[in-house]
Amino acid sequence: MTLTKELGESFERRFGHPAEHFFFSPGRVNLIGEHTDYNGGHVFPAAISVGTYAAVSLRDDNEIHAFSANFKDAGMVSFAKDDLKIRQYDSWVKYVRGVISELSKLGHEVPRGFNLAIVGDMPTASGLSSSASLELLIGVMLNDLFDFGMDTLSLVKLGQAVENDYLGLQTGIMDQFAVAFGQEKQAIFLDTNTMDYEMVPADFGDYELVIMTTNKKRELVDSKYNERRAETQKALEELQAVADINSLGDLTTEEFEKIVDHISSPVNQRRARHAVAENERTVLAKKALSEHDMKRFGELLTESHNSLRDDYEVTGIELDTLVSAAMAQPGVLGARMTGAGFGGSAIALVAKSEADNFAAAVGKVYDEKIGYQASFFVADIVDGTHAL
Ligand code: GAF
Repeated sequence: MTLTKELGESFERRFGHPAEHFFFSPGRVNLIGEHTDYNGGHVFPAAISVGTYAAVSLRDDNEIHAFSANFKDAGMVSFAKDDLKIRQYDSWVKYVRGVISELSKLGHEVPRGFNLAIVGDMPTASGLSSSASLELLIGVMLNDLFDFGMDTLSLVKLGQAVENDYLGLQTGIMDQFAVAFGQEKQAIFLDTNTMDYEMVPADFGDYELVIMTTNKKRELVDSKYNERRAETQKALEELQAVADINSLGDLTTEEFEKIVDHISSPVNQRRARHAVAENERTVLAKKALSEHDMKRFGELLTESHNSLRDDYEVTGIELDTLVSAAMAQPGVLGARMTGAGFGGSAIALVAKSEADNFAAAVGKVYDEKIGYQASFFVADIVDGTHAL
């Protein structure tokens, strides 16, 4: 049975009538360009086939009744549509309240209540943007149901506002952009400085992109993320005293190295070095993928991981173990963490001819060293959030 059918059936069991509309919102994987989106750099993500599904029907009153098959303990949550304060016990429902709250700031008032059922097939804490997936799912759904007339970029910014303003996480725009603008079999090369973007066929030739999930419990990611953002911001401010730049993404590595001593903290020098070099690598990786130069593309992935490990310090033993075990396998051209880091997932570019043994071999090394199992899968690259 498909997930949509299962969702439809559980909706009907819970609410006593069939759902009227269904929506799907993908997760995302970032090929390269990590921690560059809040530093004025490039990113290169794609929307993936694992994501979040919604079934919904309108109500005649002002109540929202919602449940998620992934958060069974939270049960059915019911609240008035203008009761938008975050609650400690809110779990996933905070995203529903957050989207409605941010919509209301834009003058889009949700006119009536609805019944909502959600299910997702993304591994938990996988760092594949379950939050952005859910934000866009709810945003696109409400925009469709109530004809708010918002375009895709406004919906992307709405999702980011839920993170930045409602939840207080200083995330960039990559995740929401990838989830909303995704296209089947395409990666999105986005300049976060100008918001210009270009679709590039995600064609890896004789290789496939394997997603490796650490299954590490999510902890400290949010505070560490905000800390990294503050560190690069401080570095930028010090460089702006000697260079006419708006963001670290305005500098080449060569230009950066000439003025790096103006950053007072050695730690912040390394953080900024990553942001500048990663931006350059992303431009090079887009060129390599466009030219089907898989060897070069793979090398850049690995260089990215090393920089995130040594200069940005967002990897950790779980991601480093997956990447080094992957690199030791035959037919692997490159590997790196993807997303915010500190756990979550990594990716590897693996020859199709070697793919069968890959997961078992890397999984064994991981299990022996870390003490629990990693998960491995190959996801299709799909369209962004849409009605079904
Ligand atoms: C998280 C954030 F949400 C993104 O905006 C991005 O900064 C990413 O970490 C790191 O590249 O997914």
